Amino acid sequence: MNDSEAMQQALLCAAQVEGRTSPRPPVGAVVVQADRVLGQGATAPPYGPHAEVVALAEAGAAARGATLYVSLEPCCITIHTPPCTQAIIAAGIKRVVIGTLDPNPQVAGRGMAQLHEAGIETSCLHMEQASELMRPFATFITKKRPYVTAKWAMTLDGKLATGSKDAHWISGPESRAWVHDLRDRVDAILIGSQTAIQDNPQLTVRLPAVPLEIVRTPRAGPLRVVLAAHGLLPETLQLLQEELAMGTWVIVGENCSAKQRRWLEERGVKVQMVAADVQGHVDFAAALQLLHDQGYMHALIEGGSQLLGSAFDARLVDRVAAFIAPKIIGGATAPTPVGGTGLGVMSEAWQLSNREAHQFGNDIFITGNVLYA
Ligand code: AOF
Ligand code: ZN
Repeated sequence: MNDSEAMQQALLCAAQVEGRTSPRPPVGAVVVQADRVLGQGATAPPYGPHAEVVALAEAGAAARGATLYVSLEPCCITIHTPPCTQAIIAAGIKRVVIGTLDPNPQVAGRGMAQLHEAGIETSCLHMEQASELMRPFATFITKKRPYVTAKWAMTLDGKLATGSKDAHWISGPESRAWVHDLRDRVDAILIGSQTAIQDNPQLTVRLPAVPLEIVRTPRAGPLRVVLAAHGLLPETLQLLQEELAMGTWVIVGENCSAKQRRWLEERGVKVQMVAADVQGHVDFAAALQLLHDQGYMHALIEGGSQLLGSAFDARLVDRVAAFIAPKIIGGATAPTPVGGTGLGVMSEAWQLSNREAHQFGNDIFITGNVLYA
């Protein structure tokens, strides 16, 4: 087992707990000696042990002289648990290989320095896959807001729905399964009131097409969030029914009446109030602040046009996951994915870095990190 193979196994452990560790990063660790895996682990749900501690406990006394592979630099601070560096030194680990440095400014290289000073051989593989997995935590800890992924499915002629607002379905089953897998990895799903009314979604994880080697640990599911400035939602919404309502927030603007807020609360949802923006919509940055303060690291916007427009106008979308279905529906009034004010000149267009394109069934999928000029 070489370094890269062992790190792949540590990354697999991390992937199993993606979406289950907020506000801590999902980390995986493997203890290896003479080509044998002696222990492995992932970050426990808050505030259980870190990945390294789980892996070292499984390896026990056999960890002495072994190599530890961790997807993230071990911590050297005590927030909720003692520093992993101390546990690694105490276990007699000879060599530590990491996937990427900890973006937490309190750690950021100090963990590796501490291990090195203790006579442990240290190296960093600077893996793209490891830093990709850390991106939500990095944004959360450095920008003090959740990482935002925007997802949409559009027709080949760039529409989100027909002129009469029918959107079932634009993308095919393979694409929709991928979306459920994405939902399984985020902390919260956000939609606007128009999408809530037109699509009446459940925003639950139902069809994950998870690669066979990733068996995610069970959890209640992501938080569901509807942004509705006036709080005006029909009683028939699935999100307002008993079971779904329990894990749902409705974020309203200051322009929402006390009577409407009470009506929503009676349905079982949590109502949160933030400032309204100049157009009278819920201020998107303020909504993100609320999520940050409750420890939600990764927010997924699933539409519609108005919410995605506000998010892009505020330069607050970090990643795009877009499906293009080979279908044409036409219609001058059919909505497009990103509304809002938008940009005046093409030369300023926001672009994507680390782009990837795949085919899911008949659909083309494009993803990448948003670069704002
Ligand atoms: C690790 N292994 O598995 C994770 C780490 O709140 P606490 O005590 O859990 O500390 C969280 C900090 O530890 C977090 O800010 C990040 O820097 C690091 N996360 N470190 O060695 C782990 N999840
Ligand atoms: Zn730690």
